[in-house]
Amino acid sequence: MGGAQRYPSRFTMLVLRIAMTDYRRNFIAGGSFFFTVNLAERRLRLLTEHIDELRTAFRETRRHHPFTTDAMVVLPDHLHAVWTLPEGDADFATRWRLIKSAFSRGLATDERISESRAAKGERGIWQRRYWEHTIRDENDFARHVDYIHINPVKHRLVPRVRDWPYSSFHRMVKLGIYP
Ligand code: NI
Repeated sequence: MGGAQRYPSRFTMLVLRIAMTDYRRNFIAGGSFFFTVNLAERRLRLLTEHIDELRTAFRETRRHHPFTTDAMVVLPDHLHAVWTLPEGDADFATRWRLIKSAFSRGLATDERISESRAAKGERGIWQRRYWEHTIRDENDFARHVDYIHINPVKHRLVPRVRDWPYSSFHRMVKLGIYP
């Protein structure tokens, strides 16, 4: 009793899962991916402090290299996303490279840059590596979309999913995908 509810209840999860049934038909075999992308320095809050620059970086990249963001959450120092790429195109690496460099360009150059990066003229905003997972089926798709929306609660940033502003959860509520 008392205190904020930290995690969605089993019932809430069940309701979300049922509501996802239609949405997850977006899933395309071999064309949908889950990503986790981190800042180099996890203590910084660059992503939420510069959310407009991040949105611009996505928009610019998508203009020449289209993709659909099925779900996304931006945390202060990392982000999670599910993308679907056009058929026959699995080049998410180019897209992330462009998004990362466009975002970094918009920021002041006061971050720590390693010698190896400096030698290549690289910035030190993002971790070079990111986690990528090819979505296997509709259940896997729904599971990762749920994971994305619950993430701010999991990281204890907010007590409820709907309290975190930088989340595709709100778009899905508007679309009637979530109750
Ligand atoms: Ni996370």
